[in-house]
Amino acid sequence: MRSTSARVATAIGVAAVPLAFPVAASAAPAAPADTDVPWTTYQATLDPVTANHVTGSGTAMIQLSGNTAKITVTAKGLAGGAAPHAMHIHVDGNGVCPKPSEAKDHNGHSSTNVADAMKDYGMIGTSLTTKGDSTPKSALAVDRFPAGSSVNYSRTLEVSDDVAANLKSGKAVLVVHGIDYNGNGKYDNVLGPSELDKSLPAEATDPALCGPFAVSQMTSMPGGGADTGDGSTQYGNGVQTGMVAGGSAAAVIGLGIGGYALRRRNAANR
Ligand SMILES: [Cu+2]
Repeated sequence: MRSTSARVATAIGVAAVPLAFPVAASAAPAAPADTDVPWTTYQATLDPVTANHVTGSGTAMIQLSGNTAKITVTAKGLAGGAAPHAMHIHVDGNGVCPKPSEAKDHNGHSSTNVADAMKDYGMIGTSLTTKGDSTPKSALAVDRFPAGSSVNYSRTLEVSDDVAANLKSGKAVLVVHGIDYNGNGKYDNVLGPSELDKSLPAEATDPALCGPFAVSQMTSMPGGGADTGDGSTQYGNGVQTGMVAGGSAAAVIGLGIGGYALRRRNAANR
């Protein structure tokens, strides 16, 4: 199971490279933030990509000091069950979300895939994984993303200089992926294969929720104290939105199973 998941993640990451992220965007994480660097809070309202038959919603917050980012994401109304939801901070695009009018035909159905929206929200800058690597290399590490209809995610990560700059310039966009276009309760091939990885259904990678980050009026750290630890620190109390810490063991286990089943089902379909 462990080795299968790792192999799947690696294969997916490699497959996604040409489209999703040039080498320049995947700079190594910078040194821990200087505690003298003030914290700036960015917030995003996550709206559904309606062309993809999504009706969910959510919010995201990033508190940034230097390259240290305390990130929280809450969402509801997503494709449920064990469906994993890849989440990223996208950068270097126009800092906007795809409009319904930008939908294209995919397998006979009007929808928006990642490539369709690339000019809008750009490429992957940070992968909001529940553990381990958070660079673009983990773009589709399906066993390390939240799963199910709702998301309660929080994690402190080191982001690249590029991601930090995009947050400051208003070009960073949070995207939650994974849709159930035909409402049958699972990721299937109704929209054909994913353009990022032919072994995954497009439903598994198409954008579901999207929101550009903007500076929040709330610029001080609630509760003070900057965690500049190893990038795996969980925190959940005292944040404005009252989120609980995410990345629970149950969620991670569910993801592993979901991702594995997803992969096997599609391998069998080829
Ligand atoms: Cu993404």
